[in-house]
Amino acid sequence: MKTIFKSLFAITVLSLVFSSCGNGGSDKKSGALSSSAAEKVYVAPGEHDEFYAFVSGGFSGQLAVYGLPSGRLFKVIPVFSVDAEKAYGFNEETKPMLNTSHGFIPWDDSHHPDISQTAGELDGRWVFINGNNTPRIAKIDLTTFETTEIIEIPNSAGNHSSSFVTENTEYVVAGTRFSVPYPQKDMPIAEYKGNFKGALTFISVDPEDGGMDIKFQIMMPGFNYDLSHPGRGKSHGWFFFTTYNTEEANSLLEVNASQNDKDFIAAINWKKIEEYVNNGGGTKAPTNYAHNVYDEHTHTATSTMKDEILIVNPSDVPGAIYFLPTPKSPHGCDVDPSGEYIIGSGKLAAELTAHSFTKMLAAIEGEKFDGEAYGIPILQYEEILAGAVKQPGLGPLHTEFDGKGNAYTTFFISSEVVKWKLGTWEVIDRKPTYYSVGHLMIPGGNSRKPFGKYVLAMNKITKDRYLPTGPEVTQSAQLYDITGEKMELLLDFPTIGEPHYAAGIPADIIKANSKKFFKLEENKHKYVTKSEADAKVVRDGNEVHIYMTMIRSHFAPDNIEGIQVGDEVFFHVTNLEQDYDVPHGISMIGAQTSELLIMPGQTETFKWYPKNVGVWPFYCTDFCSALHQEMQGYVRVSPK
Ligand code: CUK
Ligand code: CUA
Repeated sequence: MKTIFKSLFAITVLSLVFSSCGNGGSDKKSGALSSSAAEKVYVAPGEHDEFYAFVSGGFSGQLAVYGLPSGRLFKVIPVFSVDAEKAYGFNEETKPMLNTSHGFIPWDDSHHPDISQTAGELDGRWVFINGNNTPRIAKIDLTTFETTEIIEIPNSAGNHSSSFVTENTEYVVAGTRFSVPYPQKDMPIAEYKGNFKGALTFISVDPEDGGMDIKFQIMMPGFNYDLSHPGRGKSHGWFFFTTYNTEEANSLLEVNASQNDKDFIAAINWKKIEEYVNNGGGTKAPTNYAHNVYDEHTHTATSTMKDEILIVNPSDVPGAIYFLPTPKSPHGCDVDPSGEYIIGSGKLAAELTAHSFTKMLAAIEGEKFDGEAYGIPILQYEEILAGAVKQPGLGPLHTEFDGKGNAYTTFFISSEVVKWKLGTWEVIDRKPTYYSVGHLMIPGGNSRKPFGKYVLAMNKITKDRYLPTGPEVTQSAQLYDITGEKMELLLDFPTIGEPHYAAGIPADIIKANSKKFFKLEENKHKYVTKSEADAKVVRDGNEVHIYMTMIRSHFAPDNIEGIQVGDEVFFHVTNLEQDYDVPHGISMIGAQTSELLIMPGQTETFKWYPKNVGVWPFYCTDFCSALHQEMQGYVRVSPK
């Protein structure tokens, strides 16, 4: 996004940018905060925050958990990137989570978390998030706050318009920023137009256990599919995707890709396509994608490679897909709580466009078409337009809703959040952001029931807002009170990675179900050791399996002999504690991996390749009791 906008700066709004955006750094407008701002974000020691905010970690590949209104960071959940602190991607149990058709991938770029819904309201069971680079969707279980499933999206590239859920979490949906040859093949890039395809993927979610499965993939024309949102309420059953580069330029220098006065929002009647597929429609096609599942009882992930996918072409299901003309390279595409308004934010447009779902259906019924693109009818713009917010700001990106008839839109170029009224389209208030805001988030603000108390703005540029830390400065978010007519800036707080989007939810919906520890009797790990009496060392050729336990404040066994240079040594370590917040860690000198941090009742494994004879120590890495420094042991390594 930064790159695109840097070019836009240059060609369209150079003078305006510098007068309105405040990116210069010397012009620090902290604003006069009211004295009550501090009170509004102050959560007294020992008190809990009112909301959880799950904020994407951007190029860290992770998902961070903050409390609102305090902005305190509680946890960084490893999702797409290895994490040495938690041994994610380092221990034997979680390595399969990062398996893909390209092999083990230790990193990704995560953008859009979305919380599962029931009847259009947040239910707090799972949060989904996309991996942008090597297309994947992950699911995090909100009882354990751990990543429990990752599914790769084949035929996609730049998995950006993801991962948004339908109002009963029937599907989590993935779009594709890049169109690519389908199937992939060696061909001249200049022959893009008419030959590349954009895959939109509908992943079903099992209502009981949340299991994900790719139900079908729609092979769309070769545009860029940027953001998406489900219909809700009256528009439940539809999904909306913004497109840009409908010119199908293979090089996106502005001259090529911003010629069309309007691009499209693609409206997809997924219920109709689901019905077609359930009746045997679609074509099975060969492919390769990984499906990785972490099992809470074996505490182990397995990776399965799938080799087939169900493809649906738009022409297979007439009447299921329409294009809604939307000015100038729309980025965000947001549906209001009633499901009536579909807001398209044309990045280069002078106004915000609101389409009417009711008018859209009438236009379809009355065949008010303005031609077609690749056989997909284009609806007449005037027939579907509900209204427009005129001259609201520069560079509109994303909109959320407060459930009281107001919408809040971010403007990247003019660095502000603008509050406006649904239906009258009048601007009510605008507040600057510091600086260059991307997404914003109101807890529940993309559901039927928003909790319209705060809006969180996630900024792309930080500049002078914090103490300098060399050339790289912190990423940041800002919290505004939106309970009054005017918004009030309350708080800046630093975030990890680049915060793209976030999902917020009242803490009470999640808190009661949060797991305290794993029950030892339910531990079905292949190498679990349930009591110290069962601790042992088992040799099998040059493989050695150590069945180890840990409890305050010792390991069993703690003196291990009979290991030889050249062995492959597996430490299978079970934490025997059955209490809240008593993890133990283990680390081994010279081990070619991270520490393990093992929760009560859990088993984890690391591998060690002893290279030198001697007596080598290991110890607990998490200060666990007064005798933490006594929690240690030795391994004796003898010559082969
Ligand atoms: S976003 Cu991913 S480039 Cu507007 Cu959802 Cu920042
Ligand atoms: Cu166990 Cu420190």
